[in-house]
Order: sequence, then structure tokens, then C-alpha cells
Amino acid sequence: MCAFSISAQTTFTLDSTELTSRVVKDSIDIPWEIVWGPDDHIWMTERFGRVSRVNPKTGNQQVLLDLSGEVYERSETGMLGMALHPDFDNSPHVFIAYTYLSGNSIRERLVRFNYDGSQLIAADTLIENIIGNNTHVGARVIILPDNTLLMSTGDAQNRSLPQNKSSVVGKILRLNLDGSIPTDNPNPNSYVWSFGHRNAQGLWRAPNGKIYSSEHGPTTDDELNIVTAGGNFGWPDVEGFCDSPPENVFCSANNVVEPLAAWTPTIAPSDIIWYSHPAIPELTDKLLMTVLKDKSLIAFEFNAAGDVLLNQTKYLKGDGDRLRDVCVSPDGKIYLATNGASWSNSRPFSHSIIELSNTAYYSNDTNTSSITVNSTLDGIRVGPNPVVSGEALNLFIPRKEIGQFTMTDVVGRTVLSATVEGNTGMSTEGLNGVYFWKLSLENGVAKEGKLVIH
Ligand SMILES: [Ca+2]
Ligand SMILES: [Ca+2]
Ligand SMILES: [Ca+2]
Repeated sequence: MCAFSISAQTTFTLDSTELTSRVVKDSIDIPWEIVWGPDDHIWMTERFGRVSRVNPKTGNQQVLLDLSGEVYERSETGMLGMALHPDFDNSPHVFIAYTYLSGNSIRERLVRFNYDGSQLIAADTLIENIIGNNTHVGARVIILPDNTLLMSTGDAQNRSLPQNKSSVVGKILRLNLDGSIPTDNPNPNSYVWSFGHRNAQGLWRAPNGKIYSSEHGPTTDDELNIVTAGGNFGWPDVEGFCDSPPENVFCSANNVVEPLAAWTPTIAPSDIIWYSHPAIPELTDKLLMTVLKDKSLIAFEFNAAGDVLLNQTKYLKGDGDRLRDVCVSPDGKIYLATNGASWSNSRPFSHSIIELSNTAYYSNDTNTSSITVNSTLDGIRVGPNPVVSGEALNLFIPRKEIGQFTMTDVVGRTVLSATVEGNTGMSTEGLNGVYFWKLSLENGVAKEGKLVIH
């Protein structure tokens, strides 16, 4: 454990690594989602209805979209989850979930915007009219490697809908990126991918291939789950584990998926993200979860398959604010969005984005010289990073230019070498570990970086 303060630059120690915390930006309304963009900026939603790019070095905020006149914001609702298209150079799409009023009814929709380089424009509504409430509206959005999208919806304080598979309430939904229903959904006519959810506000697909969710319980039993196609996660008949006589009856009759972990008293878990980078060894290859009520960051360690939770360690527990959201830069710095001191105290424009970094790691030349800069200035990107061994490594090369791609292992042996033209997929079959790549275009532009395959 450590002393952690968000009010100023400070240093503190995890188990043995000294981290520096720095306020990237303060006086934010209520940041709900932060994601690291391919432009090396933090993309942020603020609940009252704005989307911005925040420069992580200067804190400068560029507003890309202001829907505050349309977004309905009370209590837990507003402009919430956001995901960027994984091939942003060619498909600059931003997917955002937010609540709105239809007559007097609170509803939720998922909208796809286009980024024109300075604003979000030309919205396409992918799904709407999802029943909402002032609380329990889920709204976490992630994109999977198969270019489908998962979105959580809350139970909207309605206990009859999460077990009703014909309703999209209390579910995890799966959509194609154009809003159509994937033909391999459990029911090819339904967005519903898993059901029996109360209010999942964390979703992440880990390099081990598992998709994890965090979920708010009632007065007991917050949960960490592995979500699976067609799975029944129990709510409202089951809270946490199947561990009471009526729950046992329901669980065996309905094949309920139990959580990996449950918390009583509740801690209020929010965003989750996998941390692969070596910069902060205590967190490397662990799932991180920001926690609101308990004001902490929990790191989960799993077995290689990702289906057995080996241990969990709580960090940052101190006198800080509630931690709503997290993103990670490609060079291994962690960014946290804070949400005030208490649930009812939302005090607009008093919230922050905090950077945590292991400064000693970056003062080591061999580390800094090999950090991937995901700049889009020259249009070259190589990713994802990390990439799962056996899955495609994508080279994004503008204007069908021709280049030479090479990749070496840590002792300098060449493991991949090819002449490439335009966007190209490379196989990572048989590779596992840390590698260094270089891509040289015929026009003289060259770029290099570090890649983790596992
Ligand atoms: Ca996030
Ligand atoms: Ca459950
Ligand atoms: Ca239970």
C-alpha cells in the first residue's frame, strides 16, 4: 500500500516501484471515459455532454463535440462510454453511448461519429430507445478484434428485464460496427450477447482472449466476471456466487455463470484495462480496475488461460478521490480519471486526470530509445501492441507506399523481414516475447518501435 495524493505532483511506492503522479488536467466536469487515441492524446467524455482530446503533456483540452443540449444527465447518466475504431487512420469512427429523453422517458443510444481532424461530425445512430433510468445504465463500450462491438446496458432499476432475452436491458450487447447484428450472435436476430447483468461499467478483452467485466452489485456482491456468448450472469435472482438455497436452485436450473470475485461490502468497481507494459512491474500482465467507493486501483493476476484468478492487490488506497476510469499510453504510463470525494458530490468542474509513471524506467536509455511512438504524422502505425501470438500484426502504411519491415528479438536475431506495400497484415505465429521493429519507406521515412507478443 502507499500514500497516494491526487492534489499535486507526488511520488509514492507500490510494492517496490516508485511512481510519480502528476495532474494532467484538473477542473474537468465529470470525466466518465478516457481512452488513449492513436494520435497520442487522451480522448475523454464528460458526463454533461462533451467529448474532448486532452494533450497528456500540456493538459490542453480541445472540445470535439458538445451535445450538452441533447444529452440527459442526472445522477449516473449522461455522455458515458466511448471507443475508437481500431483502424482509425482509415476509419476515423468514434462510438459513444449516452442517455437522452424521449418524451418524459430516459433512453440510451449508441452513436457512431466521424472525426474530421477537428470535430466529431456526421452521426449514425447504431441502436437507440434502450430503456434507461437515472441510475443503472451500464454504457461501457469496447471493440473486439473481429470488428464487433460490445456495449453493456444496466437493468434500469427494472428487475423483470435482465432475465428476459427479448429485452436489451440488463445485457451485454454485440453489434457489427455498422450497427447490424452479427450473424454469429447467440441469437442471430438479437443484439443480446449475454444476460442477467445488473450494471456492468467495466469491459475489456485481455491478450489471453478472455473478456472481463466489472459489475455493480446492490448492497452486496459487486462482481468481476468473464463474459461469454449466451451466458446467464444471474441478476436479479443471483447476487455474486450461487451460495444460498434459492440461488442454488436457480443456478442449476439456469446454468448461471458465477463471478471470479465478489465484494461485500460493495466497493463500486468501474473501468477495467489490461496492463502489458514492463514499466511498472507490479502491474505488468495484470488486469487493472478503477474503484469508485473504495477509491483504489485493484490489480488482478490470472493464470495463463486467464480463467483462474490467482490474486488481487489493492493500490492507491489513501485519501484520493473516487477513481472512475483508466487508460494506458503505449509507453506504459497510466492515466486515471477521478470523480470526486463521494457519490452524491459530483461538484462539476472539480475533477482531474492523473498520470502515474515510473520515472526511473524512462531515464534508462535502452527503454526510452525503443518506445513506440504511435504518431499518425507520417501515417505509419504497427499494432496492436501487445499482440496475441498467432494473431495478425497490422502495418498501417499510407498511400500504398512500399517499405521494408524487419523485426528482431532482444538479442538481435531477425524474426520477420518482408517488403510490404500499403496496409499489410503479418503473421506472429510462433513468436512470443519482446521484439523491436523497424519500417523504412522508400520515401526515406523510417520508424521503429517495441512490440510485445504473448
Ligand atoms: Ca477507459
Ligand atoms: Ca452475477
Ligand atoms: Ca449469492
